[in-house]
Amino acid sequence: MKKLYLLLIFLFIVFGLSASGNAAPIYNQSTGHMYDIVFGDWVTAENNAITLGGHLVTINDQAEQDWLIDTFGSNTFYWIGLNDIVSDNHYEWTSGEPVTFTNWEREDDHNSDKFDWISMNYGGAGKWNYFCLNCASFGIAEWQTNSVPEPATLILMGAGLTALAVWRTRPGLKSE
Ligand SMILES: [Ca+2]
Ligand SMILES: [Ca+2]
Repeated sequence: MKKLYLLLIFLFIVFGLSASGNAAPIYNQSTGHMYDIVFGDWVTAENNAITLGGHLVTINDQAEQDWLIDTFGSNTFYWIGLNDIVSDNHYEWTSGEPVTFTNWEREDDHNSDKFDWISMNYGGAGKWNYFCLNCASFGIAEWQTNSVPEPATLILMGAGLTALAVWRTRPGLKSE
């Protein structure tokens, strides 16, 4: 069993490195999510983020916004998951999470009917603005980390299954 898990972890690492991300993914302890840079126009970047198991980043609060600036810098325009593709001026995250925080460069001037795709770092560190589809070539992907169980979880699961098996094979006891 241990060898199998080691193999799975090895395959995950190899696959992860060969996927559409830039370098080693970065873990955010506050959100418990992984992040990495993805390439392309907004649609391509979102598809690359999906390949990594997530979406373009959903910025849920100021703390996550600050972490993104600290981690990825404020000198590059990065696609985020926000868009109003479905309905003009009705902004949604590609992750499906509700819009709980906004960081527009200008509150009165983001209602463009021209562009549906939002990037950050335009007009100030982390600030959001709408861009034409190929006006930026980088995005930030965010995804959940629970696809590979932690070793401690595996040990607990193994112990639990062993205990269950022992209990079920005890003579004279109904298994239900
Ligand atoms: Ca998030
Ligand atoms: Ca629009």
